[in-house]
Amino acid sequence: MVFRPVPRRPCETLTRDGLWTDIYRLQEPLIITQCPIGPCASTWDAQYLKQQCGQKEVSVHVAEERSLNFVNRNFQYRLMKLADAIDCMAARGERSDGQDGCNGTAASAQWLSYRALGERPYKDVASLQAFGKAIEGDFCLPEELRPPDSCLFSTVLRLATPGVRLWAHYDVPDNFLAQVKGTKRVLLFPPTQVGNLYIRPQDSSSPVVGLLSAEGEAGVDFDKYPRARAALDAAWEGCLSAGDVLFIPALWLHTVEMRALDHGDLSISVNVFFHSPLLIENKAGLFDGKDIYGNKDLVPFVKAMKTVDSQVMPLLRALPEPYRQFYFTKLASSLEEEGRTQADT
Ligand code: AKG
Repeated sequence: MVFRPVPRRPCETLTRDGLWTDIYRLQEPLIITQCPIGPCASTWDAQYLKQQCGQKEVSVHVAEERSLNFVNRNFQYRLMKLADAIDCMAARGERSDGQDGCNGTAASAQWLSYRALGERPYKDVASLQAFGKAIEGDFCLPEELRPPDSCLFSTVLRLATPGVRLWAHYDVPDNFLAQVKGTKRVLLFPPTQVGNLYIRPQDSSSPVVGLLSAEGEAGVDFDKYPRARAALDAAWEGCLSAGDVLFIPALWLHTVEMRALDHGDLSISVNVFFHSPLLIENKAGLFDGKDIYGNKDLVPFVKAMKTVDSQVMPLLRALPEPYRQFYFTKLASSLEEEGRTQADT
């Protein structure tokens, strides 16, 4: 399939004013190229990260299939030393002698993806500071892209076996995804496609797999998810290489495939998540203070869903057919219309 390409522009053409107009306000994906992202651009690779923080105990997603799916949970979380995780990621497919050099925590035939956590895992938001002096100072966003400190949410180191695909999901904060090593293919879907990707009210992840499939591979099961065709028609596509920073606006759905340039290397990137500076004035009460991943929906939506579940659903579910289906459809279309009207005003 041919997708709409994500626009690209060199970092040096962006100004602080442009950051507001072309990024915060426009809320469309953009790849900012040739970004100076600090010493990590030259120092980070499998060997360096192992030396600097290889002894850190980390939790890693480990799967038997390359496409990780959060809704069907086709992966396990496994605790291991970062050095062992890196060895497994870099070793994939390399050894045919049955000795996979992964130190028993995972096998090189498995697919690994690591998303760093906070200083107190599962309590704090992720931050490079959790790695201490070893690497925290190695990465920075270029001056032109730096959001105000008051908006920063988290900074997340991500490593993965080349070839791993991460499920389609959205995040509630805005996101600068900086590629440090390797390359990455990203498909992005406008927020209007949330229903066409079958995301349930309580989730931020889609159950639809195969969105990134190449010709000849099993793709999306359109019998089960017919509306995913419309989502794919609306998709944007971007390919990131080292030094590219992709702006992923809040609520844009995205699914990602990691790639590495050299055999034995891995895909390394860093996210900087931040709450939109446009929201800063009335941010109180919008965000869930216990959200450490940036994937909890805004508080007003969560409250609204509770009312829908406890009051609206029972009333309509109790109706006999064909009234039940008719009134659900009527309600859904009036809600969509309301959303459109608000957006136009
Ligand atoms: C995100 O930034 O939310 C992603 O899904 C990116 C995942 C990755 O690049 O490893």
